[in-house]
Amino acid sequence: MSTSTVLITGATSGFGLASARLFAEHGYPLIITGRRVDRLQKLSDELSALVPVHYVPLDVRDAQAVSEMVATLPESFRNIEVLVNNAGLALGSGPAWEASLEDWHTMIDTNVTGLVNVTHCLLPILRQQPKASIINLASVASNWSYPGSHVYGGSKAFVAQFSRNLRCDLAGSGVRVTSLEPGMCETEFSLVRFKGDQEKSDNLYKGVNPIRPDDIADIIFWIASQPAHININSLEVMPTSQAWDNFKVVRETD
Ligand code: NDP
Ligand code: 8X3
Repeated sequence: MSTSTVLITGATSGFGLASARLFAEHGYPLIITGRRVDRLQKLSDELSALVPVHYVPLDVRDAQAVSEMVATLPESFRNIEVLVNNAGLALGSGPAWEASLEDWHTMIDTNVTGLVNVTHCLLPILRQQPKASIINLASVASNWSYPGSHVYGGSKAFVAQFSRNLRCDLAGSGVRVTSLEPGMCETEFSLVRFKGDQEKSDNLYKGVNPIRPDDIADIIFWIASQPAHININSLEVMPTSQAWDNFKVVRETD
């Protein structure tokens, strides 16, 4: 069993859940967080058979709660070597002028402010480690524009650039930083984006053979397992069935 702990935000579903299981299989003590307590409890019960698990109900938007979570960590979980900044969401997929301002704020508060809250609190701990990793969940939407991405893509562009800038400050400290940028992966992501419309979510993935949460967990584990002298700066991954499309041109005759 490893003596170094892995902290995962948003471990109640999707990438976070799959990563928690994979790190546990490899013997890493875990701190798992998310808002849905019942799911955290269930996952903790499942994984405690393999490794020590500390679960903390946490909304990453609440800077005070994040700070308290870190300040009150049991001594045996303070040795955090891997931070998976995964909690995040998209809300809505229509054009910008139809989006709700509340949804925009929620995405910024979660994907930008929440990730910054957690990172800021964890940096002093991570910097004490001989080798550590911050793995930030950005997106293909960080790099490429598409209709309906507006604030979601903007928030993920922040994550990618923040990751690169952190790298500059942390170079030589032993703390590696990665911007992981997946494309279409079937999780609860689209169910959340489409406000609970399961049919719309299912249709999006129909016939696509999308990325699976376990695929992303494998990549996260691989990034964290690199030797100390290697930093994976960014990694963009799509299902084979997904690719870029042409620029949009609106003609006067349209
Ligand atoms: P899921 O919806 O399956 O999981 C999202 C996780 O984030 C849940 O565990 C949820 O937990 C947590 N979360 C959301 N809001 C908060 C909050 N305010 N505080 C704490 N936790 C929160 O989606 P994915 O696993 O697909 O998404 C994980 C990350 O990957 C996200 O950042 C997403 O933007 C990104 N991503 C997803 C892609 C995809 O196609 N699926 C592609 C590229 C990037 P809870 O609700 O219990 O709080
Ligand atoms: C999620 C992937 O393509 O829906 O970040 O923006 S996409």
